[in-house]
Amino acid sequence: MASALAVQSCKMKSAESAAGGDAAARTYVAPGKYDELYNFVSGGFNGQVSVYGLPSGRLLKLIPVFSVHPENGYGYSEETKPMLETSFGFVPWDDQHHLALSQTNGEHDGRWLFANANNTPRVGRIDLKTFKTVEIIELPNSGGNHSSPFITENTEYVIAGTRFAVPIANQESALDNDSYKKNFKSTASFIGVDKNTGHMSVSFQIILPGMDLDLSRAGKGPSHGWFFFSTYNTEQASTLLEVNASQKDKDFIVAVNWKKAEEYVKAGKAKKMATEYYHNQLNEETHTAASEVIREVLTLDPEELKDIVYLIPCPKSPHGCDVDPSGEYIIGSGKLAALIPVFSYQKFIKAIEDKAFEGEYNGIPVIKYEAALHGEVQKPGLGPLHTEFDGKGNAYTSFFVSSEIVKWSIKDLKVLDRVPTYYSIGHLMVPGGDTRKPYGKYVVAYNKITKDRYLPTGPELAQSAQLYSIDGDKMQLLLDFPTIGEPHYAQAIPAEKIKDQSVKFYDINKNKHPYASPGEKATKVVREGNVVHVYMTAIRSHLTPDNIEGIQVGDEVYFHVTNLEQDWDIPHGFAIKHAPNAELLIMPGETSTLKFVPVKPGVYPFYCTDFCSALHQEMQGYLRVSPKGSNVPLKW
Ligand code: K7E
Ligand code: RUQ
Ligand code: CUA
Repeated sequence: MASALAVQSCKMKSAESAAGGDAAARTYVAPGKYDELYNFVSGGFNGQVSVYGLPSGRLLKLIPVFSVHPENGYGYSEETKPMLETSFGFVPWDDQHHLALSQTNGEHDGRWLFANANNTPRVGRIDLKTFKTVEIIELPNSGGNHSSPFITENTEYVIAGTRFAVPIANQESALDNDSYKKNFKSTASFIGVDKNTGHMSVSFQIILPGMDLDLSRAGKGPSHGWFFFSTYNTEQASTLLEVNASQKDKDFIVAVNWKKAEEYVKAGKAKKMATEYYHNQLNEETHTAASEVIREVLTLDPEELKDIVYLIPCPKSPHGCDVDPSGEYIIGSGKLAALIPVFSYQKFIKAIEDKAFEGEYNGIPVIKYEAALHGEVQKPGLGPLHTEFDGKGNAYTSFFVSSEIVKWSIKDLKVLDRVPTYYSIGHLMVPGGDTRKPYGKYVVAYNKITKDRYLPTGPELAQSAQLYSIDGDKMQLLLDFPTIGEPHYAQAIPAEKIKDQSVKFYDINKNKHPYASPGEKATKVVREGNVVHVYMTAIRSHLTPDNIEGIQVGDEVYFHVTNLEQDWDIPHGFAIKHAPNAELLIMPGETSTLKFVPVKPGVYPFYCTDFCSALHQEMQGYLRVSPKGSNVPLKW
């Protein structure tokens, strides 16, 4: 590489360690050059998804999913407000932990990205042609949608498990342990995904005992058709003080035969349950979201249908539950265990055939630990959380307590290498690490606590990700980069798989928005009682109409702004003085709507907020607001 930095790092080799200099060259992406991978990172408590380039760690975009975003009006514009509607009203915030790229034949296909909302149980879908949230589905009978979204190898289902068991159908219940055991359930939702459109619908729910589903993965290859969850409250205790939840030596991996469950649903064995949840979707022609209320869900009872769920004992409070690229090995990570158990899919199936059960738990068969066990990784580190794979037979596990990544061999369960992380790692991610064909090359640590990695910024410090190379025998730290919000899981995909499908602008002739103005001649202001529709256009470098009179205090004014540009990266913005909401950022060819209800008479300037040309400053206008009942005529 002929970059200045690379040259400098070569000179430094003698003084510094060779590793340090090499690291700089490996992450340096020269000005004007593209990164190798897109890295989609969960935003945790900021409810958004951020997009970074790897290996540079450069922040490319924030995609609002479950949080309103004033920057582009997501959740503020009339078109996007319905995306955040739920059966409990408008919920413009959430806690976003996990992401799943859509898959075909167990590989990322670059079509969609699914994201969970942990707090108000929802799953969102982002279209990777536009990097926009296009669909959000609420989940009934769920509380703490944590084990979500995880995906089957042909995107047949996105699966969402409840971490906080709750009484189904939003019933109230006393909170003592006996009431908990009786009333509280953990639900696994199987969300069907339409092959062509990506549209989601809850196909069925499996109602499990209240044992708290924490994380999960789908089987692949030979284990395709199965799905595995970790649980950490098989005591079914209503309080998780250590005396309660960790009484037992082992919790469970819950193995669900979803192919079988599907058959039962087809055979009419599922029960219809009355419920209410929202399904919000952006219409592709109008670019306007609408909510649909769904009042029924199909449920399956594993106590009744004996062969859809099996339990595998797993040492002490498992968190991560991961399946290797071959689909043969299932790794459970007991947070409080001093070992990592690795289960074998073949042995698990044989155990079912041989009825190698140690008993039943709430009517569900429990397989003997030894019967399903491939082996244990002994003394790997403290506090194992999550495991990813490089496709060369190695696994990489994050250890929260000992703050490190440990590389070990799946076949012989030997620890091969370990590197410290700074400081407390949660998830880690190998690009493609959850697929049948990981891309390998890097592992990224997403850390919880940063301390001294960056310039201090008051009591809260920047969250941190760290990039390590894994293509040699030894892992090597290459780069620190700060992240937005608290990152949990992330996914990465080679840029080649999606960069050329990016939508550059929308065809104005296909704009079916009901209030679109296809050209400046179509602009107008229409009063219907106290509702006023302003049909406005934006094109370099004017807003049409620009001066509007005849509006009265208390009118509901809707500015429907159509961006007439037909060129890449020429959005226009729209904001008006004193409007108590955000701006609009309107993509070329699109129409967006800002609602404004003036509360005082006066003159309100409005303008384009996005620098769009040398005459950007000229994109402005005035709204005259008169007292209620005034006789100033409508004029523009
Ligand atoms: Cu381990 Cu919510 Cu995936 Cu965070 S969870 S780290
Ligand atoms: S103007 S280029 Cu507000 Cu000085 Cu921005
Ligand atoms: Cu349009 Cu600035």
